Amino acid sequence: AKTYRWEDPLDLASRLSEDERMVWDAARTYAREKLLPRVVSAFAEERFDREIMTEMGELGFLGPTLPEEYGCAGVNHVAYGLIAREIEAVDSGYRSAMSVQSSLVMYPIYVFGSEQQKRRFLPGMATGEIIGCFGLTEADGGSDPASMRTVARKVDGGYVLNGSKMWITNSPIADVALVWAKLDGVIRGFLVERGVDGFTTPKIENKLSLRASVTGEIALADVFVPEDMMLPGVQGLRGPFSCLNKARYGIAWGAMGAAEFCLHASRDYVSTRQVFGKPLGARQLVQKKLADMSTEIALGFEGALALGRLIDQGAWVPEAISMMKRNNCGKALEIARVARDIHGGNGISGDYHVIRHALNLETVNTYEGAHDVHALILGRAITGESAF
Ligand code: TGC
Ligand code: FAD
Repeated sequence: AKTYRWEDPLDLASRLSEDERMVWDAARTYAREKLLPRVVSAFAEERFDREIMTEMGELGFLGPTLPEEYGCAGVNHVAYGLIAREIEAVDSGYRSAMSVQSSLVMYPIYVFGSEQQKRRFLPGMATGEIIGCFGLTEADGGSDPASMRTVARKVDGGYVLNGSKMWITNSPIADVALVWAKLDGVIRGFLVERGVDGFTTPKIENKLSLRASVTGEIALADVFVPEDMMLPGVQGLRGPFSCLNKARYGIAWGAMGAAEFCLHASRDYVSTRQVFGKPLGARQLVQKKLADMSTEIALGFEGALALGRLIDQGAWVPEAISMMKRNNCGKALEIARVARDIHGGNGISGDYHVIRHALNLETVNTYEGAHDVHALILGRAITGESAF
């Protein structure tokens, strides 16, 4: 007879292919052996270790769904989700670095770029030698990117960009920025390479969330971009939103990876922690918390897997991605806060990791479409009325 396995109550692992399981194992081993040992000091010191990108590149984790022809691993979206799950089980900031590179820069170059742009950037980005960042958000109202003020002007041989972007993951260390700007009122994507006059990327200091990820601005003062560095294949908001679909999907897995870490840590903690003469794990209130956490995590992963299968079949719609991004981020944040509570005073120490996850998930719940913005996307799809 089968017994209940609390680590995988709905037996998700049995519905993965051999290849998917191999990628999952590789990601888990890397995350636990290489990322976990450095994350506590990285978060404390607000530091992102550049070599993480080349390490991930070596393992094929960057742009993993893109074809081998461009130096990528060519795995499916379920495998991509499993990578996000394991990396984010260590830290949402490390998963951010992976997501931005993979979904927000490599993917648009692959689908909307010229052959020359693909050859120039994708192989180096796949190895992590070239770091990319994605500049959509501006300081005023990131939820409404249509209102952006950054502009491009046509000049001889190219374009001149003016404006600024805010809250850009990896901008201070990026070699290339994909900047979205309005050209004659229409949003276009521009690949801006570091070193060009007028392009600066000041670091944002004093973040109390995602401290192991570097975040910055992008300032553009009369930046010249050659003609062949505009993405030829897309115009309008569909460009940036196509990238966001992929990244939001990965976050649906990743956030649950962080939540899963918090459940495991809580279970370990209550099994030995004695209060009022008994282990905490023998208390009804504590058991209910663990039951709730475990249920939401199992359901969250099921939803992420179902969505991944739809994406791999080409049968997905953006609203389904909004649903899983919103649900899994919101639930993961609640779970991390409960885990922090279960750990008592120890829960506020970096050594126990749970408060770091809770703090990180505050960002994850806001970026890539805030929790309530995804509710409005779903509400519009359900009622036909836009309530933005
Ligand atoms: P709306 O009228 O809905 O659409 C405008 C055009 O865009 C198309 N579109 C999509 N295309 C593909 N996928 C999607 N998900 C799409 N959603 C919309 C749409 O078809 C239309 O095309 P066309 O050709 O007809 O013009 O636009 P709206 O202005 O009403 O949008 C409202 C809203 C709320 C849906 C949208 O603005 C939104 O999603 N806001 C949230 C912004 C956001 O997610 N920003 C993320 C910034 S990047 C980031 O956070 C990276 S963090 C990464 C990390 O570190 O991990
Ligand atoms: P706002 O849009 O001002 O929203 C504030 C609040 O208002 C939210 O609660 C929101 O839900 C609510 N709200 C908004 N509109 C409505 C409405 N119509 N009705 C009701 N409520 C509403 N962006 C990038 O482009 N690239 C990146 O790499 C990137 N990385 C990031 C990294 C970090 C650490 C952070 C914090 C952000 C990052 N972002 C990035 C930006 C992120 O996408 C935005 O912060 C996010 O989209 C929200 O925009 P905002 O901060 O301007 O908040």
